[in-house]
Amino acid sequence: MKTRILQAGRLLPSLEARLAAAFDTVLLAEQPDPQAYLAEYGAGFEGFVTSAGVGFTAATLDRLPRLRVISSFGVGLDKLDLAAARARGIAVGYTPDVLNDCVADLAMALLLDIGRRVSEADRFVRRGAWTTPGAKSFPLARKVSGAKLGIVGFGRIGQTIARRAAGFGMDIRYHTRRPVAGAPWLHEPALVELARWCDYLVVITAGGAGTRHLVNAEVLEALGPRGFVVNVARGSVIDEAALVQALVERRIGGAGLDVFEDEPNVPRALFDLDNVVLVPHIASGTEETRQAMADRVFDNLQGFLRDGRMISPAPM
Ligand code: NAP
Ligand code: 8YV
Repeated sequence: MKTRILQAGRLLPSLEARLAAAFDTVLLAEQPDPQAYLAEYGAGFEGFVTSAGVGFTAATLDRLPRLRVISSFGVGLDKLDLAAARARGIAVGYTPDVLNDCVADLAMALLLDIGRRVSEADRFVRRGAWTTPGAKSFPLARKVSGAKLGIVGFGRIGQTIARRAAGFGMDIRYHTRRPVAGAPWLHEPALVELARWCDYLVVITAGGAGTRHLVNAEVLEALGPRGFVVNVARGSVIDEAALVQALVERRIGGAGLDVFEDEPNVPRALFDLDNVVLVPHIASGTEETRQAMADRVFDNLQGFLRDGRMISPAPM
């Protein structure tokens, strides 16, 4: 008999097909009343597949009394109640590293876009402003190569961003709670000082309670009207109300945002600002990387069920 696996939400079709071929899978999100379904059938499942965006709660685990393993699509752990899983002895896997390149690429794309005004220039051409007789020419942008880059969070992805930025000749410093041993870049223990120093501040810390509103009004004030912020971490890491206010009042230079406090809701006030680039949480969203994440989700689950080993167990 195949092992029963509960799938929280929709996944890549290729992953769903692979899971369905190897296991007896049920899609929780498709049940008319997921809570009632869990109450009635939860005891049948040994594995649970979720994602960084959906996660799991202690209450869900309570309804899965025979659960042994959880495999999550994504590297973020902020929506995964790891303490509840640990208390039950449930193994949890996630997908670090395979997405470093694409998240770092998108951070650079946003940085280049806001610095060089690429999206704004695109809108300028499309609305015919370039060919309008007597119209103002497109305003000058800011130089990226050789500029000062502050990176907030310097783990797998933060360091991947630094290596890309080094190729642009950027002067790089970073902020974390602990300096990274052997890193060839300067550690700045005070985030507000990093913001004061840099031209571009890229946020790529972990999410969750420990980093909530780390980038606050004081940090944005220090960044100043010629400073730009890029967020590819979690919306919660920046005080979004303070960010919107700083942008509307032009107290910071601009922002490139992949993540928001209440996704998919983006503050309307940002829609009219030319110095802001908004994308819908797509940093890992390439065919290649999402497939690699899907493969890791499957391999973590299958590895655990086969011999109790995962390629990438979450830090518990
Ligand atoms: P990681 O290797 O665990 O790095 C996390 C970094 O955050 C570490 O350098 C850590 O340093 C720092 N950090 C944690 N708490 C901090 C605090 N209070 N103050 C300052 N720095 C702090 O994780 P990763 O693989 O690079 O991923 C980072 C995050 O990116 C994920 O957790 C996820 O939320 C986000 N992400 C977003 C997307 C997207 O689609 N936009 C995709 C992938 C990942 P210290 O512990 O020394 O402070
Ligand atoms: C995921 C992410 O695409 O890995 C993460 O933490 O934020 C993204 O890569 C997304 O969260 C999947 O649910």
